[in-house]
Amino acid sequence: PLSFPCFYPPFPPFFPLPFSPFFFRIMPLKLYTYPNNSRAAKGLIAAQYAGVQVEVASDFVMGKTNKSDEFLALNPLGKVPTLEVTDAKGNKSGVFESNAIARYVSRVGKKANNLFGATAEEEGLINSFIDLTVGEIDLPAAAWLYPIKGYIPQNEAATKAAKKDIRGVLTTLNNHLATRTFLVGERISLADIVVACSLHDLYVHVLDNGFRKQFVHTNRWFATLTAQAEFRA
Ligand SMILES: N[C@@H](CCC(=O)N[C@@H](CS)C(=O)NCC(=O)O)C(=O)O
Repeated sequence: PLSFPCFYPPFPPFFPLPFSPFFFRIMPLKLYTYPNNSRAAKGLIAAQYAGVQVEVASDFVMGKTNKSDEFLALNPLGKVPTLEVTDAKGNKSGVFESNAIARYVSRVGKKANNLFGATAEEEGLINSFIDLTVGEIDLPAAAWLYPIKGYIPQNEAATKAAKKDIRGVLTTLNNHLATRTFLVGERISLADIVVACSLHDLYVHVLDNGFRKQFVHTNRWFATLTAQAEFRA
């Protein structure tokens, strides 16, 4: 009788073996970021929900690694987060912009559909919320937080305008969440992950009790999400 190993085809295998990286057709994913980056968290949290393994580059040095020729080949902007992806032939390329990384991770995941909703309409709405973060949250958040972190000089007028914009988007989200547990549909989606990550640094650094008390529904939604194991991992 044939011994056990002889049931396997000769290498290279004709079909993916369970221990081969080709088995799930998901090649290794390596995320370049500095620690505790809320933009990187979008992809890392999506990976938890989607069942995707993402390795965080352990030797990353901000300002050095991201300016190397090797890194610029992955992301010509030289910014993080950047996700190194490897295709089935072993070619490496970069996915950059945190929302694009979160979408990529969700798409290659085994449970991809869950994060993009159940229907085309839900997916459209999920993408609407993801896209609104760029101009409606990230931009004023940077104007408010960057002077505090010392990245740019203080500018009173810009900070005032940023606070007004953040109050505006929190009002919109609060009204939307008054009758909903999650932003879209009945379960967590990529919209919740991306919007919560965009709001994260604001909640941690500047949204004091006085500011946030008018946004009870947004606060409840944010607390629900950030208590989930996938967010805490
Ligand atoms: N819109 C981008 C922003 C990326 C970004 O600005 N990253 C900063 C760190 S949070 C960076 O890498 N800056 C380095 C540089 O500008 O040289 C995203 O969401 O990924």
